[in-house]
Amino acid sequence: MFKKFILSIILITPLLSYSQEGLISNTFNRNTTTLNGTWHYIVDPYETGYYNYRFEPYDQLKKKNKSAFYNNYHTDNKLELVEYDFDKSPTLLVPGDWNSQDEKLFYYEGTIWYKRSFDYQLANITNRLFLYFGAVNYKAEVYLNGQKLGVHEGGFTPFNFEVTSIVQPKSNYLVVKVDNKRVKEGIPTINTDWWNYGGITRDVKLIEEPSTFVQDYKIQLKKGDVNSISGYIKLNNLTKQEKVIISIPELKINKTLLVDDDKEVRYEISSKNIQLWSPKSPKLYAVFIKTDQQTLEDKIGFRTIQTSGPDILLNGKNIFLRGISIHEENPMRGSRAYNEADALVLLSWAKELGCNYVRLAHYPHNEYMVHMADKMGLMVWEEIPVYWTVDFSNEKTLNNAENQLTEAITRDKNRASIIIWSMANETPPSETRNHFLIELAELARKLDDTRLISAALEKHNKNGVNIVDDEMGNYIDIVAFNQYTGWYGGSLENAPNAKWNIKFNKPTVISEFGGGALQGLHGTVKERWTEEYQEYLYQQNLKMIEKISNLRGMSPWILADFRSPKRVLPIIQDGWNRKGLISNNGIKKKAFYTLQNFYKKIEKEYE
Ligand code: GCB
Repeated sequence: MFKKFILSIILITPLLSYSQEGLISNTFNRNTTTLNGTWHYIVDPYETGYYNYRFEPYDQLKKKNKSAFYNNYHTDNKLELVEYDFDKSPTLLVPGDWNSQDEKLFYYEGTIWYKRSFDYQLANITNRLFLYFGAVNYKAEVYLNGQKLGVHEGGFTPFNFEVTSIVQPKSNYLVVKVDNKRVKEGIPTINTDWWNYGGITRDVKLIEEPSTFVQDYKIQLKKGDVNSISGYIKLNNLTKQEKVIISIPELKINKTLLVDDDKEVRYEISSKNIQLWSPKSPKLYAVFIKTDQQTLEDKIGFRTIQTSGPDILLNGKNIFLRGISIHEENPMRGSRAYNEADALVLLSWAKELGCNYVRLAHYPHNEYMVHMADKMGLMVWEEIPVYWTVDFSNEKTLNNAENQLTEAITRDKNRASIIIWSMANETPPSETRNHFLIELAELARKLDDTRLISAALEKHNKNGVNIVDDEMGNYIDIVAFNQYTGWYGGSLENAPNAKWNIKFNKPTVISEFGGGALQGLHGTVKERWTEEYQEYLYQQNLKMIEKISNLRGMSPWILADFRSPKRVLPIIQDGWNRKGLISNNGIKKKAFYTLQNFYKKIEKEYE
């Protein structure tokens, strides 16, 4: 009987494909219950739990179905054929990628079903409950007590579903189908130079909220104005006029807003003497957003970021971005980074290198990273995985990229550390590509007009001159490009004399340069893969790019060695991209110190 009931619900539940409309921000400071821990899993390469033998998805069948892993099969009928058992299946840790948790799953790309049970009693009968995922790579289909909550695509951004009417006090049965198969029309597409870690890779939690609650808000300095805080408040399920107070005790701010619209309600607060956030002094203020029913706390820094001709101005002052690129991987564990301790390891290395800036490549990293950057005083470039050759002519692919961008900005727009939203990396120029990226840039500006927009472009060479003339340079604030002189071609000896023709009078940032070295391998500067070669490559590249007149920053490739299935050279690579300044054992290579010295020099020049 119970089973029939569940099935009929499935048939009338619309399948949601995107959930950003209701995305809840600042989940760190809400009333939450973690669902991290051990989850049972079933590896399902043929997607047997999803399709019947006619290859029809069970959850879209008109007729009663026979078997699907997401159903809560507590059947009394002993004759029923049931060919799976979650509770007798092994477990994986959540958060965490599956590749590093079981040798058999190291190269696995496909479907794995996750399951866990939980009890939950709402503190108050009128409260509401949401199920929140920090990220699932790549596609998640979520079922609670046999009911499909929805689908989410994109492996690096959060999503949530309301479960108030489905949750029970005891034995809730939560099942997630996770599929990390690479697909041509995905964001990213099939081809990337990083490990396609699968699984529920970030925190999972239940969020309990009052019936009307603060879903999202923006509290930042108004563009270019150090005396004015502005933004919006968004309440969920507004049934009557509500009073919202934004309070920043240290600044003696207590602003009351009367909200009678559940769209975003905008406000502006003027305040003198705001102590500005900067890498030297990463001041964060305690901010409270209060309604009759709740008080939400955040720690927010205030700063302005602008460009003027070739200059980048932080709080009106000319700066140079002393950066490094970082993948979201703990190299010493050889797995996705997912917690505060991992963020501390990665960003402390960046600090030690002398950075005031990091490029979080090539997708939005977990939220601990940007909070840590706020606290440590590191400016951040955040990017979405529009990487290389995504399917630019596909409208659905564009929607997917827009959705990932929206989720990233929704989550992180109150982080002072983030100064740049980047739309793409090394995408091949064409009309179709331009249309795709311009749409994204416009969306980013619409969602957040206080930050700079960029994309990592490429250079090309004509008659010995390096040219940067990508049409996208007209639409972005920071002209960033990757270049690999001395690694993928170009002579290192002549590098310092290279000629440049960069067509835009905007700040130029070298978003990548670098070369590989196996830590501990020594030789001459002419021997590839030695630490000496990498050191020389850094020396010569730095001499070269220093001469670019509009150069205002760089993020060499990359902080630490990272896993990539494309890197198959035995003994040297063994599945690792070796361009790290730090090895996967956490040991610094010679080039680390070359860059560190260069940054010391630059820091003095910009003081
Ligand atoms: C690039 C890509 C980066 C690669 C790097 C490399 O240009 O942006 O994702 O990992 O080159 O090592 O080749």
